[in-house]
Amino acid sequence: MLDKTQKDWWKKAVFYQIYPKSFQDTTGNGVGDLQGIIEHLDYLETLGIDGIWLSPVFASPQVDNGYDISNYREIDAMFGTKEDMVKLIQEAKKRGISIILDMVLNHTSDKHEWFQQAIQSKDNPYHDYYIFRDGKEGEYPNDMKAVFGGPAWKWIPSLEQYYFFQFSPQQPDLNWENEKVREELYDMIRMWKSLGVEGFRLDVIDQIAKEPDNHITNNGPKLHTYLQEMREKAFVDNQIVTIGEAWGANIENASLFCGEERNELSMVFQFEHMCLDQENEKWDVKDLDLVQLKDIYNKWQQALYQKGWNSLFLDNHDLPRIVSRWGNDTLYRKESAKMLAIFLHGMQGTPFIYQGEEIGMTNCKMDIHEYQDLEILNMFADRISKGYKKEDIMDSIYARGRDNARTPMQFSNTKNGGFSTGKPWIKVNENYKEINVEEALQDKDSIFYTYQKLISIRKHYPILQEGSFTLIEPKDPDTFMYKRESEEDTMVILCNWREKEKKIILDKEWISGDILVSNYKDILLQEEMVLRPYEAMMIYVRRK
Ligand code: TEU
Repeated sequence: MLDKTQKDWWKKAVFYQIYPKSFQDTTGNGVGDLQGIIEHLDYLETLGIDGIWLSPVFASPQVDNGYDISNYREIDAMFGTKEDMVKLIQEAKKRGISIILDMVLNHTSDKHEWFQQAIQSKDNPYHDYYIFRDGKEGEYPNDMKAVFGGPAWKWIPSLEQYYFFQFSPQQPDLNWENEKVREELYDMIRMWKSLGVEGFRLDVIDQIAKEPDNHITNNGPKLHTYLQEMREKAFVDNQIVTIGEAWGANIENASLFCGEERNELSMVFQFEHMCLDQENEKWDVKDLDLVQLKDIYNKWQQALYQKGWNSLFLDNHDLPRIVSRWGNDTLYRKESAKMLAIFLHGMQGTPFIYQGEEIGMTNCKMDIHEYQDLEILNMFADRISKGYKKEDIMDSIYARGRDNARTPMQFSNTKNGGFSTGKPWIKVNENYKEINVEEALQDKDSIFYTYQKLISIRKHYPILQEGSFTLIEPKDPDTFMYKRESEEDTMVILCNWREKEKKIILDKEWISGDILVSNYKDILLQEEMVLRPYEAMMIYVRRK
């Protein structure tokens, strides 16, 4: 177990993201709940993770599956009670697992009491908790667009005003210029801290300082002022881990968020690597250029080395399943899933495992009426209205739709993958009969045990936290190979990203190294080697 009183304990940690709605239902209502998470804590302890990032379980009308909060201080009844949350925090702590709550501070639900008050009148004390502009119906304040489609303004006839929202009309943006808003949010965070929460994932945190009149959404002028204030007044203790989701983070500004001396965040989720295999919109898919990917990872590893800290992730609740996206989810599902894990977990940063990633869960095709995500449904309607062919739209959804990641966790080969005895809120991937936790635990060669091994390695080899990062063969289009180096030792990570064999050259000193983890057996390290399809390994070389 990690010593969580240390200010940067999370640098040795590996975190696991749970999308509670799709994890484990214990009531038969077809929706996952907190009790379901408690029942699987032993499984997560076996995996070896140190913290769980919980997607929101607060009161919500579920327009955006909980990212539209109507009460930050209450647990939504469909997930359980605040007592269940306290029990989860305590039971997790007994197993050395911290609970990290997802804080959606940029916006609330339109059903939040603050917004319900705000729209009563212009002089209501809560009116300035949101962003309203006088206007005339049909004449938007400006041409800003919302992430989930359409104008970013909605008309309130009774006020003869528009209000601003960056995502959906049911998610009105909070006005962070208003100190009362900030103090309300900080007080709420302190309340969850007092119940034992040890970290926070901060939803679209780079968008809180928006200035709609100036067309500014992320990285607004006051952003870092707010983040420093939030750290000082809400998180307070520096052992509280804070992870900011920042689609607008880049090499230039990343160290502003997570520089050691900044007193803002522990790390950010940046998405540069996740935008490479698409044209201008995520729905317009293109092949991944592996050399470009290597350049981006190299850039981030160098930029934050001894100056900040990376998060490391390939999956989350907004992204398609990585084994389907960048691996091979048919012929080489196990090999490629393990390769992707070895590729990621050798880098500097804190790795995040998304529920089901550790057993190689895959994307799941659905009929359009089976999808639940408003982003998918809005995009479908929009592209149909623009004359796109239905099959092309569906191909985009199959490849990039967020519901790929939101099909229920597959625990066994029993009904609904063991997720629910009721009717699941979303389709269960039919491959649960072959891909599930029970099967993975029984198969000593499963993807699960590769993740378990990687998590253990990260705790026992400080070079993975402290070592430098150097790409090997940076221009090779088929391999992602790199080494981590310190005074005493070297860690070499070799990954063939292709279905075909690949000849590589090893340094002499690596040949005497120990293979700590790999996705094939009977590996003989030689100067000239042939990597098999998706072959990957981590070699530890002690120099002194
Ligand atoms: O996501 C931020 C966000 O912009 C994503 O929705 C992203 O643009 C999209 O998924 C790309 O396909 C956060 C949460 O992770 C997401 O689940 C919420 O829907 C969103 O904020 C609004 O709170």
